[in-house]
This record gives sequence, C-alpha cells and structure tokens, in this order.
Amino acid sequence: MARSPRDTTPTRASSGNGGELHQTASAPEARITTNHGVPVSDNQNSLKAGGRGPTLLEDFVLREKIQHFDHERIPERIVHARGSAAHGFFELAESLGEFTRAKVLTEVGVKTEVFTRFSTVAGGAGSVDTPRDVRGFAVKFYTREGNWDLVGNNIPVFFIQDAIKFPDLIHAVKMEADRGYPQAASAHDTFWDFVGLMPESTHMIMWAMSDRTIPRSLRMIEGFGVNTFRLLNDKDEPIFVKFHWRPKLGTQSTCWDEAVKIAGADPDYHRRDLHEAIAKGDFPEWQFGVQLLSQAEADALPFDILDATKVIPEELVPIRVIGRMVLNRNPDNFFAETEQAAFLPTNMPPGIDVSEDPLLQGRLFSYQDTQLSRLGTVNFHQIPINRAKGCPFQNLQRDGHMQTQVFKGRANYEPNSLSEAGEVGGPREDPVGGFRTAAISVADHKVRLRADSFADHYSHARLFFRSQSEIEQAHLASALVFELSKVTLEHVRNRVMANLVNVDETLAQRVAAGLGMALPKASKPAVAPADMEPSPALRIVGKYPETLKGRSVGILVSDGADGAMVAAVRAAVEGEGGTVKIVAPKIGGVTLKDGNMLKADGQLAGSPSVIFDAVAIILSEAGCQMLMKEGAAIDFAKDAFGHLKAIGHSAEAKPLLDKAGVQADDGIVVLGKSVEAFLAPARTRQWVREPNVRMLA
Ligand code: HDD
Repeated sequence: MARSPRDTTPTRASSGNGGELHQTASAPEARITTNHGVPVSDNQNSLKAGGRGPTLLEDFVLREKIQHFDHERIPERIVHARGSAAHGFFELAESLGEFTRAKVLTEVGVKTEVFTRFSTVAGGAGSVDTPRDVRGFAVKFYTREGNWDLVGNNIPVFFIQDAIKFPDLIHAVKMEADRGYPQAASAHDTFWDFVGLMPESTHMIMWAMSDRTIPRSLRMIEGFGVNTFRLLNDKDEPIFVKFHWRPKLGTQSTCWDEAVKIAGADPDYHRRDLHEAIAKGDFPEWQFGVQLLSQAEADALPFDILDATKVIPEELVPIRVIGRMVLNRNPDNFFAETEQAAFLPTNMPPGIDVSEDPLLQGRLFSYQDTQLSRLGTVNFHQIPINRAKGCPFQNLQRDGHMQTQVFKGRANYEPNSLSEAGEVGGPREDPVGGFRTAAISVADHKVRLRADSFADHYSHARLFFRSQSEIEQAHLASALVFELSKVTLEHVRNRVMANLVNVDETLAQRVAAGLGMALPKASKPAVAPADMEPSPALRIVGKYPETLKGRSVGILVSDGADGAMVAAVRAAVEGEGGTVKIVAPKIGGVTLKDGNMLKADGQLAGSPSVIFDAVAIILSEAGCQMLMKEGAAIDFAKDAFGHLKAIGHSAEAKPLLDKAGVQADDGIVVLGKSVEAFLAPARTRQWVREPNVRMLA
C-alpha cells in the first residue's frame, strides 16, 4: 500500500518490495530482532520526523544495525591474509608410540577433526589467489589432548634463520611503504634488496622461484612443518621430527603466463576450486609423513637441523607415511571460521615439543600475540573455530574482553581447599598426563650471535637447483629473470646476481643473459658451498599421477556442434573423476546439430581456457567461421596451446586452431568416433611443447 510522503503514522512490518503492509505476527524464531532480542517491526525504513523529514537519533534499530556494520571488518593477518579453508579429519594408520605419547600420533584408526587453512603470504585479504608466492598450510587438529596446530608452508625451508628478521622480511616483500604497491608480488626493489643483503635467503629463493609457488590448486600442494620439532615418548626421551603433507593428486603447478591470466579471469581460482571440489564430494586428501632422527643422526648431517633454511633430503632420512588428512566439509561462514581461525605453533599436545630453532622460538611468541590485535581479546580461544573440541578445557584464567564462559563458585585460584568444605575446587595440574618439555641442556653464555653451523648459505640452494629436471631449471631461471627485470635499482640486481653465482654459475649465466647484463663476480660466501648428492625427490615434474581426477576440461561449443561428440568427451572425463564445463558464445547455450539445446556453464568471454586443465573445441563449420572473428575464441585455443594443454577438436574447428597458431603435436587431437586419444594428453601437461611456444632462460 502506497503511503503519502507526509503520512506520519507509524509503519507496521512492511516488505521490501514497495512497502506493502502485512500485519500478521511472525513466529519468534522467524523474526528479526535487535542484538538484544527486541523484535524489529520494520527493516526497510529508518525512523524519521515525517516521511521526508530528518532521521531521529532515537532510532536505536538503525543505529545498532549501522554501528555493527561499521565494525564488521577486523584487522587482516599481517601475513597470510588471503586464505581459504575447510574442515576434515586426520586418520592415523601407523602408531609412533615408540617415539611419542601424543594420542593423535599413537591411536591408529582414530579420526581426529581438523580445520585447515591455506593462504598466500604477501597479498592482502582481498588479493588474488595466483601470485607467485609461498602458500601457507596450517592445520588445526582438535585432538583429545588439546589443539595441535601445525602451521606450515608448501615449501620446507624459510627465508631467514632468526625470528628477529621476520618483520624486516615481511616489510620488504609487502607493497612498498611510500607508494602502496605492488600488491601480492615479490617482483620489486625492496624484496630483492633484502634478499641480496641476506644470503641466507638464497635456498628459499630457489624454491620460491620454482613452479611450486604457482600451484594449480590448493589440493595439489605439499605441506611442511618447516621447523624441526621434537617428539617425546613415555619416558620423555626426545627425537627430532619434520612433518610432511603430500597431496594425493600430486604436486602440480600452472605456467607463469597462465597464473597471471587466471588472476584476471578468476581472482578466486583456488578458493573456488577447493570449495567446488568439496561441495561435489571430490574430497582433497594428503598423506601425512614424518622424518625422524636422533640427536646422533642429526649431529652426523653436514648441516644444522635447527637452521630452517636447510632441507633434510628424503634420500638421507626417509619420510615415513603414517596417516592421512581428508578435507570433506566447507566452512558454513567464511568470517566466523576461516577469518577468525587462530593458529598457534604453541598449540601442541603432550608428546610433541619444540626445538631450539631460533625461527621457531620467535614464532612461539608471535602468533599468540598477533591474535590480540586481530581478534581483540585474550579470550579468542573461546571463538567456536578455535575452541578445543576433542577435550574439555579448563583453568583458572578469568574475565577479560568477550568472556563467554560463566564460571561458577569461588575457585579462581590454586591451590585451594574449597572442596574440603563441599565447594567446587576447580581443576588441578596433571604431572603424568600433562604437557612436559624436553629436558634439554642449554647452559651457555648469553649472546646475540648466529652459530657457525648456520653459516653455509649456498650448498642447499645448489642442491635444490641441481636436483631439478631440465624443465624446472628453465622455469626457475625464467622466474628469476622476470622478478629481477622488475627491480629498478641496478646495484640490487647486481648483488643478487653475485650471490647467484655461488649457487650455480650456469644458472647465473642464464639469468644474466635473460636480463641482458654482464655477469658480476661471485660474492664472497661465509662458507664455500659444498656439493651434495642431488635429491630427485625435490622435483615435481614427472612425479604427479597422470589422471583426470581433480582436473577440469572446458568444452567450447557453437550452434550446430556435434552433441554426440560433446557427450562422449563428457562421459569419458567424468568417468575418470574429472569435471566438464560447457563454454558457449552465449550463456543461454547452443542448439546442437540434432536440434537439442545444450546449456552453457560459462560464457566464452568469462571462461577463458586458463581456468581449465585441457580443452575440447567442438564447433560446426558455420560456428567456426563465426568464432574466427571472436578474439576470445582465438585466445581460448591460443592460450590452451601456449599453456601446454591438450586440445581435442572437431574437424570443423581446425581453421580456428590454425588462426590461433596451434601447431600439431601429440596433445592436439582430432575428435572422431572415439575420444580415447584425447584422454592421455588431457591427464597431464605437454611439457615437450614448451620450447615451441616460449623462450625460456
Ligand atoms: Fe608465520 C601466520 C607459516 C614464520 C609470524 N605463518 C602464518 C600462517 C602460516 C605461517 C601458514 C597463517 C596461519 C593462518 O592460516 O591463520 N610462518 C609460517 C612458517 C614460518 C613462519 C611456515 C617459518 C617456518 N611467522 C614466522 C615467523 C614469525 C611469524 C618467524 C614471527 C616471528 N605468522 C606470523 C604471524 C601470523 C603468521 C604474524 C600472522 C597471522 C597469524 O600469525 O595468526 O604471527
């Protein structure tokens, strides 16, 4: 019912579409209330002095709603701000009972709930998913003995050796302080300035410039605890441990040009991929493994395992796979869960302990502390996502902002004898089942220095580079050329290059040639690099399983396309666990040769081939003629070819492929009666094509 602008009678509940009055009362469970439970009669209009008059300060409904909205955002994480997460479980297959008393690592077959958050490091919360960057891999295990947070990355080493350099590292990599750019990118002066001056970062730089930092999917990244930890058994005997996650789908990456284009095509590429896979029941899974080594074994290694810039090659200390993690439930609410999740390396159940790694030691302070500014209260552990779920949590800490627990009785101190008077006395320490620290001897002088055993900055960088396949070496060299070409300060570039010579002279030469600069003399290393036995386990190309499982195939169709061919591709891909998306010039779809309609999942301009792992281009002759005038169709084929993807096509689509510069190779398949020949190349990337499509360093 329309109201006169001058009508000042109070409004009853009115719908949003035109102010129609309905005067039936809502059930209490269905009605909007204020935050304090007062039912709201009108959620469309603020309280005014007359229909056209000023809004009244008295309107507490309006004020409360706007005020809450004004404060909806909390400070984003200073690092790892951009993240995506999922719920799932960890299941132990082999007990480590000999080495630890942590139930989560000894109770075979028990499923422990987990919440896992993946992230980029440098970009803000609203940045894109596919920059060249390390990925965070943080797992919260809700164990029966308290939460265990394994806060790792997809790379097993780190940029710095001592936590005191962390703020400098992060300041250097984030957008530059005066200009506020670049966002989510390491290709700029300040980052490489820091790197050049901190040779200890060189090993991590090798990993960061490898394809691991442009992952295809969060379901296809490895995870590492990075720091060395300890396990303690029933007798409190310690053993060193490194933690590993290995994706069931293998470690897979994009091409750099592809990652850049995905950033425009779908900034949420990884978040969407994770969410959609879980929603359709295609649950991502990782093996969980440990490397265990005694003090004597650690002492025998030619490097210090307390130095987080060093990797323990699997060939030296094998990874023992002892369990798996499956992520099988999307969060219900991004803010409440993914954003408010607080991971703390200090969260460890009895039987797991830290080492003296000086990077880890600093982390033990930082994470608890940062939650106070991010989540605003010492009671952040009471937020549902952070709450210990596998067991009760109780102590005598009280009050504080946002306290949600209502404690009863007087026992907020200990020792107390209140139970002797029949009152509740509260919880007590448990010397047997409680957390105990490894009784490590640490008597020494107080000093600020770096141990000599941390001084070798190049042997592991060299090991990494020399262990890579030819393709991966070329990608790494090209990534360095790209990054350093964005450095505007010549002396910065020179210093990095001088360090690179110590890693491998051929690598440095390739990068220098790619930059068009003379190769500087090697910088003077603190310790001359030593050659280690190459570790093929550090490669990723050629190691992932060739399967359509987890992969997505885009089929570009036109009016008049052969529906039987589309159906055959779909059946074959879906039959092997892959996903098919139909792409058409119009979102309404196309009319197939047999007159049937085929709905599109995506419109061509918004669904470029970069978002698929392989493509089929099934066009009619007329459809092909039409699409040869469409830049997006030409790019569809051109990019799929350039990004080393399989292209299956109808014979009629050939002119489009020719126009896009697609040349015949094993990955270009004419789809006939059978689509079989398309499947093998669609299961992987056509690495052999790469030299034909781009110049690598
Ligand atoms: Fe860190 C967040 C991983 C060193 C200080 N870190 C954070 C996250 C991950 C890592 C995955 C995101 C957790 C989430 O999803 O909420 N950080 C690492 C790894 C490191 C590392 C693998 C090296 C072994 N970090 C490191 C150091 C410091 C920090 C040396 C400080 C001394 N990290 C933080 C932080 C963050 C964080 C500032 C930001 C948000 C948060 O903690 O909760 O405290």
